[in-house]
Amino acid sequence: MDDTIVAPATPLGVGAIGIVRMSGRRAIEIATRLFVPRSKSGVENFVSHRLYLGDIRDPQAEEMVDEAFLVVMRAPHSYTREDVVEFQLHGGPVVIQKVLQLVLQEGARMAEPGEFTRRAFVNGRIDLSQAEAVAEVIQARSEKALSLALRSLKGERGRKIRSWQDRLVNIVALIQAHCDFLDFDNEEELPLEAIDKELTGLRAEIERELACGDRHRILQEGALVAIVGKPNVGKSSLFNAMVGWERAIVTPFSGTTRDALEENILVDGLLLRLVDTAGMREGRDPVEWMGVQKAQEYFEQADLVIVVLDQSIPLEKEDEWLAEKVKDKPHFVVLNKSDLSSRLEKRDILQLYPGEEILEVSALQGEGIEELLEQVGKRIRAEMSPEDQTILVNARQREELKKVLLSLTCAHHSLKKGASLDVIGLSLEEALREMEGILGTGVSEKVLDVIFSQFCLGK
Ligand SMILES: Nc1nc2c(ncn2[C@@H]2O[C@H](COP(=O)(O)OP(=O)(O)OP(=O)(O)O)[C@@H](O)[C@H]2O)c(=O)[nH]1
Ligand SMILES: [Mg+2]
Repeated sequence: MDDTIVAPATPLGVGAIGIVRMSGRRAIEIATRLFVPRSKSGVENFVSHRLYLGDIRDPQAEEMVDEAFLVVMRAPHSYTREDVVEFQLHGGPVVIQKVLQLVLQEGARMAEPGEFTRRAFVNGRIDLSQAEAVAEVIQARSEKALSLALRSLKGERGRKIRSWQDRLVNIVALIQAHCDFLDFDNEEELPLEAIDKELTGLRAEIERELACGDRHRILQEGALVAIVGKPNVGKSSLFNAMVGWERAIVTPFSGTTRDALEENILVDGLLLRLVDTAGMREGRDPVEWMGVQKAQEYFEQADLVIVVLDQSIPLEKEDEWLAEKVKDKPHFVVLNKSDLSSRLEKRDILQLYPGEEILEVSALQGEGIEELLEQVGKRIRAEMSPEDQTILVNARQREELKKVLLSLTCAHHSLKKGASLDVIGLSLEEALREMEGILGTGVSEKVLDVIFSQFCLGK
């Protein structure tokens, strides 16, 4: 923490501007040695947060390296709460590398990925949930994911967790006070009913949060939507129509698709990972069999399954098997090849998929695809709907929250069974400690290393 760190803050490619950023005690001193301002005032007198034009010079070779803007952000009013200096260079990789090299020569050290944000966290500017939100904002691949990440960045997750923490602290304090006074023959009863009510409420809120399941993953990484069906029903054709280009091979032969193919598409601000799979049937050769296995895996993992039927051929035994298989998964039934004359009775399909709305499409002619995409988007959105009341914790926070719930449940059961207050107090304190872990208090360096290593360099 004592050293001064440096990193490129923009990608090391060609662009209009390339930013090199420094943070630490010596940042301003190093900048003074490298930057010759146009203005009369020296870097050490620069007004914080104001851009100054000048030349960057190599002090040893005494030659100019770039014409650049420089901004000083003085502690504590900076991203890291330390002195921060940013060079705004011409965005060429050679310029950026050269300036980096000069700053390193002057005694700074190359930053680790996420180290700037780590300093912001360690210096108390943001809590851990906000630090994680920074990475989520950068990695957001859909508008929905971005808006969730921004809410967390503004501290929404932290506030909710702190409010739970406060409620828990109050209960622990009540119990402790009572324990302390027991020796003095305190007549006053512990408000057991009130504690019971509060614990019930807290547990319900946390359970609701955990019930949101994989929503965070769905928003951040995209919902996994798998196209499945018998061979040759037009799965790959449908996949191509949905992604908007000829991504998958289509042939009149059964068993064309072997490997699963994945493409990201955006539907109504949501990211979908659309997967085309091999037609499900008894494998005729080992490669096809492996493809079917892979299709199975995607089927299991999918958040939503699109079952494709070919309406130009009558139903077969496999259709029953497939219908039985998808019954318990969120799914859509799509009748493909609507341009051909029908050999399927609607009645029979409804017997296999009772009460379902069945979409007719022609993947070949592109008919019904818009509507299918719209319906898929709606469906995923519906699964996400209660997000307004919930903070949508990420995978790490979710694991911590599960532990909190376990300790709370333990305390609550002990309370109901009339266990001693010490025992209840211990479980509650455990819950409190775990809750703190979500915001980063008392989190080990190792855990922090893992979290921040997922950041990009310079952030
Ligand atoms: N008439 C018509 N033909 C279609 C339609 N969709 C697909 N086909 C044809 O059906 C055949 C199989 O299409 P694919 O998309 O390869 O089918 P698949 O389900 O991916 O097949 P496998 O990968 O072998 O399981 C091809 O000849 C397509 O041109 C459609 O909507 N109408
Ligand atoms: Mg195919």
